[in-house]
Amino acid sequence: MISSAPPRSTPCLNSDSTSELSSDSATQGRITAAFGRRFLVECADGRVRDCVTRGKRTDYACGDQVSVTAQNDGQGVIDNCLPRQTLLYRSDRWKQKLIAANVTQMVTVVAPVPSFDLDVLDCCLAAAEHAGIRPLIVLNKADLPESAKSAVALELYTAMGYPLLKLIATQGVDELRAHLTGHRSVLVGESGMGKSTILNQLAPQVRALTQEVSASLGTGKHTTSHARLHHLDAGSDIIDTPGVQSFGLHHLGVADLASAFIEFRPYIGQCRFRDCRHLEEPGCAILAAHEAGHIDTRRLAVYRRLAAENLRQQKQF
Ligand SMILES: Nc1nc2c(ncn2[C@@H]2O[C@H](COP(=O)(O)OP(=O)(O)OP(=O)(O)O)[C@@H](O)[C@H]2O)c(=O)[nH]1
Ligand SMILES: [Mg+2]
Ligand SMILES: [Zn+2]
Repeated sequence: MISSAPPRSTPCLNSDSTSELSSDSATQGRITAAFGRRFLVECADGRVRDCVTRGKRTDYACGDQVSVTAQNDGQGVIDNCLPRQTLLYRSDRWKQKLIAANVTQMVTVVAPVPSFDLDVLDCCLAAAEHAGIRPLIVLNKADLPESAKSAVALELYTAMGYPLLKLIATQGVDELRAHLTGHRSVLVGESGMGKSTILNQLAPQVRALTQEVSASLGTGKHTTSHARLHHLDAGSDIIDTPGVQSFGLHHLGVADLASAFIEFRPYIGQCRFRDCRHLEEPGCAILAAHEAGHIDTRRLAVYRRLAAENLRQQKQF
């Protein structure tokens, strides 16, 4: 399925003229695709409706459970959102970008070619930690010789306790499939890492557009343009998302940010000052742990950059 916004008149996927509703009716459903102000909602009757929102609301995400006024033409209006178990999102100074709702697992895909940025991985992991979503790191393209170097860089994360799976998505994803059972997972990562290739291996009927194809069509660097949810089996879903260049965490205050870096946790509460921001305060237990070699220098630098951005923003507003 090609991830471009369908025309407004897209018919419902399970169209059955004999079961047309005679008038608008209230129902519930799950958002399976998010196209800005339009959403595909898989409703309780199994029909996928092409929905708009009330009041031009856009703060819904793929995976959200919503109340819908269903119309008899395969379309509908989303009335509101049911309480979310989780919400994965990123934010910069100006806006928030909802990525996926009600997911239990975030699969961050990295690959040696094109190269990936460890700082982006750190931000993805911190967002998942903050949202209470279980993280899994996938090192894809393990067939490429450059992957040995990537594997060494990722040892830091396995030492922290993060599960890591090496994959050659073009050859098979059986090992990953086992990790997805019983979860609603979201694939995140930079562009070109192989997220949609993984999806196609998991669910070949989806036929998501991948970079080889998009390159030949000249559609540019990012291949997947919208988040889409697919069912793997009765109890497991997967959401493919567009590649990210950065993963802003402006929504995390300094205290939340520090506890989202899991290796900081044993030291939180042990600093001299109760409101320590772990930047350069005397008696900081986290800085001391870094000095003692228990916290990685680059990870600490990522934390300090994010914390400083957050504090600057607070001063401005
Ligand atoms: N060598 C090798 N290439 C792979 C592997 N998995 C995916 N690729 C290639 O990597 C390229 C990018 O794959 P996509 O699946 O489009 O990447 P994506 O992460 O979905 O990218 P965006 O949609 O832009 O975020 C394609 O040319 C794939 O064929 C792998 O295991 N090994
Ligand atoms: Mg893709
Ligand atoms: Zn401190």
